[in-house]
Amino acid sequence: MTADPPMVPVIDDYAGLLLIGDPHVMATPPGHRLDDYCRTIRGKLQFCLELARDRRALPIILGDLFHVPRDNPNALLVDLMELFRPHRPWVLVGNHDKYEARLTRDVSLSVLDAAGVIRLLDQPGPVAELVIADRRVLLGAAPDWTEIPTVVDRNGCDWVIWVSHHNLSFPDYEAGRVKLREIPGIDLVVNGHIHTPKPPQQRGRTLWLNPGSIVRISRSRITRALAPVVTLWTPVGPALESIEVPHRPFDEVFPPLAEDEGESGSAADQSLFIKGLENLSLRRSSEGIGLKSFLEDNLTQDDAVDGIIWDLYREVVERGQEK
Ligand SMILES: [Mn+2]
Repeated sequence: MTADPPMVPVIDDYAGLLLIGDPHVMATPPGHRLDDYCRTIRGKLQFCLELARDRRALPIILGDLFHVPRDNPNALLVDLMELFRPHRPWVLVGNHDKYEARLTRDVSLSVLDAAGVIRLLDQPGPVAELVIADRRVLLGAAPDWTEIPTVVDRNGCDWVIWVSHHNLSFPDYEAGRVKLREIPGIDLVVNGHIHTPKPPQQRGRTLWLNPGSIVRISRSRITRALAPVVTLWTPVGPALESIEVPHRPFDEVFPPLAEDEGESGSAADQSLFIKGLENLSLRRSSEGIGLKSFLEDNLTQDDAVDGIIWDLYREVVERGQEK
């Protein structure tokens, strides 16, 4: 028995693609966020989906729709179903969407898929041939931990675009593992996963794009300087347009970032340690990340008392998360 090649459905009447980086939806604030994060991120997604509708663009989420793969409250899933249903975004599978490195029936993304409110991009390879502004566009996907192809048959398409969720070797990105290179047959690769936007890189006829996440999660000088964007691609021109996603000032969603933050203080100065703990209680993060970085800056690991504090930290924070 010979298997037929997978059918690639043809979808027409779009004017472009709206590429939306790593939303990391979560009921409680991740990282150092201090705001009503769940409301914030739903608002950002709503902005993106309405923008896509207004510009007649197909919305594509570039992976990590969720911050944690399972056990998201039902109310949050119902909110997302209502938000997504009129738009039906296409959603690439990211590393945060999977539990123990697998996309199973019990992850939240599978619930949205079963509800029919998203189109799940969970397999590597060509996904669909679209007609965008009268051009034929082949869209392909490379979900987390799958291969980006080395060559693609264009099948007569005017444009070939791949979405990925990989550690790509953009300049100044130390965790990069996948070399940027020309991929014969691919015009544009748009990557999620790397939350900091990177300048586009041209390699031969392949353009590599990393627009970054629509939400700021880590608290750093780099994040402080960022304005989250989404990217609208249209084949006319062709054009790539960065559109800023509404966001509040860094200092309203993160605890203050001190100029000397991260530098070790005097180990002997116990009163500063206590003072720091008091400050921490004022800017508590639900994941304990603020506490962890505070302890890392102030404890040495080889002191007996420090060991007890770390044991307590693990008992309180890590057992609660069970990651
Ligand atoms: Mn991510």
